[in-house]
Amino acid sequence: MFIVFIIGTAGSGKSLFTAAFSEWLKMSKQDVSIVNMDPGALALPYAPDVDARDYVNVEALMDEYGLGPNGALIMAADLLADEIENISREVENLKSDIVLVDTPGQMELFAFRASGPYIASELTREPKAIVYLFDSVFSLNPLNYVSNLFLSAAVYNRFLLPQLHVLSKCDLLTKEDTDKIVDWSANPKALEDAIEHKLEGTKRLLSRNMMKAIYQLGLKFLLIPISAKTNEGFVNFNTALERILAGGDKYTY
Ligand SMILES: Nc1nc2c(ncn2[C@@H]2O[C@H](COP(=O)(O)OP(=O)(O)OP(=O)(O)O)[C@@H](O)[C@H]2O)c(=O)[nH]1
Ligand SMILES: [Mg+2]
Repeated sequence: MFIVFIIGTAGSGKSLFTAAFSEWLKMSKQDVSIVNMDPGALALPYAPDVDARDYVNVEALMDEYGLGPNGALIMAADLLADEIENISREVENLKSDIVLVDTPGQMELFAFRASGPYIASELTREPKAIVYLFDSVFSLNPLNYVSNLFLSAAVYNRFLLPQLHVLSKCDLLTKEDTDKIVDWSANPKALEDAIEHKLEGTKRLLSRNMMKAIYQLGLKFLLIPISAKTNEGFVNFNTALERILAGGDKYTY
């Protein structure tokens, strides 16, 4: 069994990607399940096999403790961490070869509080990976792109798991714009040029220094463009995932 956490900023396309990629895997005869780890999710584009909402009820927490939505979500995340043994048992009983875990819209809940990395490390002893989503329209601006690079580096730093980076919703960009952002991710000089040309003043200075700081960490963030609407890029993405999880083999024989 392999566990894959889908992480990204609010609205970056985590849930739809989880739905579309799991369907795609099923068509390739792979044995896949889905875990919804977002206790605040209202409607999901898939039917989860394991659901955080069976363990905690965010609305009830708001009523019972007089909390606002964010306070209740924080409490829900901590309560989920307390349930990790039961959740793990449910996941193990699925006996799937690959398990996609959709994470909360408010990514700081999962990435930057103690409960997320705890849940990630305690959720079975199986090999794990993270998929970090860069929202494509948002990433078109070099300042936003570098900010997102920083967030993904912070996520890596929190979980220390193999991490893949995808450019989500690439059907919303032209081929040229998609190629341009992918080039930034592969080639620091291209990103530096974009920062020089598109930004000025403090934004230029900060972006350049942030970018350099990330490259000094030696982290690589090659982006794989994908679309959960058209399934574009799923073949490439899956090849990269197989490489880091299964040493290049398929998950299911
Ligand atoms: N065009 C296009 N839209 C997409 C794609 N993926 C997601 N969306 C849209 O983007 C919006 C957010 O998608 P979600 O999958 O809910 O994103 P999320 O990251 O799970 O959002 P939260 O859990 O609320 O943070 C929805 O309106 C989706 O229909 C895509 O590949 N292409
Ligand atoms: Mg979602």
